[in-house]
Amino acid sequence: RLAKDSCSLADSPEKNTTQFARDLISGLSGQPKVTSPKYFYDARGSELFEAICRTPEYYPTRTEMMLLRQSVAQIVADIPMHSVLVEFGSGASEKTRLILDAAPQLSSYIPIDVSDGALSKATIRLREDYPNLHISPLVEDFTKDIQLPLSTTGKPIVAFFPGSTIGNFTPEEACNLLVLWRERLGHLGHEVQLIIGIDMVKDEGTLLAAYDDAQGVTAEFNKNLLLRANRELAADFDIDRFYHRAIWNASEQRIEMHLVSCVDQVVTIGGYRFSFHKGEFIHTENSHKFTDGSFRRLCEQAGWSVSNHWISSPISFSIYQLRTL
Ligand code: AVJ
Repeated sequence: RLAKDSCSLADSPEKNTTQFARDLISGLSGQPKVTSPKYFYDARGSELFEAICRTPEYYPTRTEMMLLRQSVAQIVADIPMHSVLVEFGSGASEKTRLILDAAPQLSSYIPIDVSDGALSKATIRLREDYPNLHISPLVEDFTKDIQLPLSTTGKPIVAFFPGSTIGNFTPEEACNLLVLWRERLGHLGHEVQLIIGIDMVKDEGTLLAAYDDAQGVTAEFNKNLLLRANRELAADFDIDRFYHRAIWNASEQRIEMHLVSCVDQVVTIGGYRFSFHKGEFIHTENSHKFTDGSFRRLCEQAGWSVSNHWISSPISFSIYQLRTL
């Protein structure tokens, strides 16, 4: 589906709502109850995510920005003429600007995001600031089998996946996604590279604070999922009866976010009833952290080779530049 400012053909908003309803109902029917983090990002959720990025505790965004600033000259040196930049989960496209400013050899940019609002806003601003760049936004779930526009045929592809968003996926899902992109972007003999941001395993205190900031912005972001269900699906979540929790799961090397029920209660969503006992939780997000070794193993499994790598300090965040093997 194309963004609002282009003409919209395929998926309708109704279809997305139905998908949300279906996924939510099936996720809450299982044990433990789970939801997909992609549903955080309605217009309000995208705003809250940007507010998280401005909290003092949430180090990934500013750390990655700093690392990108320091390494961008080296990164773009490997980008061929007339390349197409494809970004997965582009949001406000703020990090992208660092690359666009340093790489005039890019001829087009395809930002892909599930949030129509965030994408339209970003596209309008980018078109003003980069009048020579051809921008074709796609409102899509980037885990889907995405078709790039015909105009990209034969051009080198630079995929950009910053923010450690890959951490939302289990190692198996992450591997499948990297394989999908290698196959899809590389079809017809395109030259493909992937620039990807990865958050690293670090001390538990720093990790936990980043996912449970003192101002409560992350808690609000987490609870917005329930408010979204109330708004879009006429669910009756009482958000004061759930609290936000972040834990470090050491054996899986991931932060988990939960919404914990404060009391025994029943919630209804479109005629379905879900009972929660006190202390029962919805597992709303995983944010996997990596070591250099664990990330390189993932790349190798998925058929990508590391051509370059940068890491920040003292707070460790990494950018990897990958090529198909
Ligand atoms: C957008 C998936 C990278 O996992 O750090 C931020 C989302 N969740 N705070 C992350 C998020 C809670 C974020 N990603």
